[in-house]
Amino acid sequence: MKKVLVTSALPYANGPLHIGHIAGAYLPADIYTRYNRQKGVNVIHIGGTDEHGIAVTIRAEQEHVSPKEVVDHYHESIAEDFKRLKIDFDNFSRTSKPIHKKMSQDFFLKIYNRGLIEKREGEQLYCPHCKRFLADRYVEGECPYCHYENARGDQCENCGKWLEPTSLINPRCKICGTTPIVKKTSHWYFKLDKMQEQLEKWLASKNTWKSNVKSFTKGWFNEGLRPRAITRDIEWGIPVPLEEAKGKVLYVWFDAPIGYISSTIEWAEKQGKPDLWKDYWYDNDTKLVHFIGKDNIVFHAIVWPAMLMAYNDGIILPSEIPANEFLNIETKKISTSRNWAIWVHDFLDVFPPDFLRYYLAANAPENSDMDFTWKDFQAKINGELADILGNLVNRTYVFTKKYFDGKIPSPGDYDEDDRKIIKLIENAPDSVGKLLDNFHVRQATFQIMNLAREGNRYFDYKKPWNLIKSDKTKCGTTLYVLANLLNSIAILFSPILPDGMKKIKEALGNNDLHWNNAGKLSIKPGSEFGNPGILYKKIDDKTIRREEDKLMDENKTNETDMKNKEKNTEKKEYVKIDDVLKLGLKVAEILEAERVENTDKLIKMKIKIGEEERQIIAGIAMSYSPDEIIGKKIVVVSNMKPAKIRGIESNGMLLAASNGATLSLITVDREIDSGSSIK
Ligand code: B3M
Ligand code: ZN
Repeated sequence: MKKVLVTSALPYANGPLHIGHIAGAYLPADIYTRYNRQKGVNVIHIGGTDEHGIAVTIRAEQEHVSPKEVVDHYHESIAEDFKRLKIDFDNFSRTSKPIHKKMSQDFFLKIYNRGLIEKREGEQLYCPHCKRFLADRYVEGECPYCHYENARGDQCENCGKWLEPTSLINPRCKICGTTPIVKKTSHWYFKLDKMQEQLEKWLASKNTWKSNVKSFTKGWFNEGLRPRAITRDIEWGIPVPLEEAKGKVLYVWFDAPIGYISSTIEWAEKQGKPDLWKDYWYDNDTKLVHFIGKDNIVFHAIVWPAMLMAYNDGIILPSEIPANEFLNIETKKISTSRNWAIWVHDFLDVFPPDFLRYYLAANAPENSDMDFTWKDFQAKINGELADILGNLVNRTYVFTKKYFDGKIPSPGDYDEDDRKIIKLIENAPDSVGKLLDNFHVRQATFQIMNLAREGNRYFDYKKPWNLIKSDKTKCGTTLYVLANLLNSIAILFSPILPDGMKKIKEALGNNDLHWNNAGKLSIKPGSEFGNPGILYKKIDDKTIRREEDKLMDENKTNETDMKNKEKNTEKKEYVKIDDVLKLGLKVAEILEAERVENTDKLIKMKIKIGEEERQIIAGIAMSYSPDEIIGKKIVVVSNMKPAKIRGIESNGMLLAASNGATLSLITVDREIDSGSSIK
């Protein structure tokens, strides 16, 4: 039988997990692994934390600790989150381990020796203020493709493109905001262009892959793959194993996917069978499945397979790359920097793991971005987990207890209704299995819940409370069929809802989870139906309101925090007189002023700076009426890039003091001509 090697993207050990991570890669990977295991397939789930790269060093700088402290801390916290959420790994490693360093350097050298990595002199951005090269996330700017304002140097979060920092429009140093200069430095480039033909041929055979992956790669091929720098001028990372590359480290996306292999090696060693990993990685019969979020597509569908092809030592290529879209929260994109996120550990402090697993399975962002809202979460848990599934379990148990002393009754002859349910049971493992084989977790969840829906309908229609009086055998048949339906549901839902389903299985006194047995009537007459207790407790409105408030509050606090942080850095960082002069601060006289229609805050002004007249827009209408400012002499930044505010051009910015509540325009305190400069 085929072996299945499941991996899920290695999360950066630079922060805790949020529910978007879970929806994107980890829950689908865990469900797929559990499902395969229940089918009796030889499957392992391999993971670990990604501990290199600028994601980590930036965090360390922000927290004033070493990168090592950052990764040590977050590796633990991430592993703990997974454990609590019942996302199981056969091995959860770290890319800072020696075995990973060894493998990564070996990859580099083999590819280098085959002539597919070469040294080139290239241009890199350099921050004259921080005095360093701005690798990857150290630089931000406008994406040259989709024009998103805050694209990172190596990748645009908005359109997913893998960027070269030098292609950013208006780049700025992430740390100090300075416009970087371009400097020459040597790096080692992976000749991706040489791999294009082989890659294209290979990908052409992947007909069943998801369209997001296919269309993404097609776009790349159309543009033509180019050599890419895979080394960096930073200290944190895996040293490039060449004498002449002293001081340089491997680009994090070069070493990270190798982590899948090094984690498997570690796993094999822990089993006491150090070669066992080869049974997976070198066997063409292994199905290698990489679960990722859509922002990782280019690295898994192009760069990583190209690396494996270039490494060329018989390691298998990915069989499937089920990439999920994003999960938004209350219609807004998750943003960790703005704290617009729901953290897994916070969530699990309030709700059981099955709740999150159910909601994210039922709303899996498989084909498009999906939205998490607290209200919808409450509605799904209460309306489906509790009212449909929980209720079916409860009423079947209660009636069996009451009428048959808690023993599963013997069935009599089946009528058409009974047969209909039995047919559903028989077909379920196959039809749900097909969905899971093809990564359609959402539909699978819906189908399994539908079995419970059908069960309730059957219950209502059969009315065991009447049958017990008119036909006890028929009543027994109904409860027997229902107990078997529950058993089937418990097996099928186990990959998604491991905790709740365990309770059902325990109550039914049957711990067999083999997938195919979900199609059988294996709950025997006479066996005990124990008390399953309340399977899923409903969520009350108060709890949901608290969560909604928390999300809003934390988001707000975080925004103030960021502002304070900015304020602090303002104090610490010195500017030179040239920086002040750059602003072109001038005295301006307000000639005309009027409110901008349909806005609360905006006033449109005509101002005079010396001989020049200009229009500016300012958000001061909460503190000033247009009439009272006409004639005032204020201070404006005259070198501001013209911008459109609500579609109206604003050519300059006025200065005002603010304490959050009151605004006060900066004016001049003695008569002086407009146009006078301020220094
Ligand atoms: N750490 C990016 C991410 O967490 C990266 C994945 C690596 S997978 C080899 O989105
Ligand atoms: Zn973009």
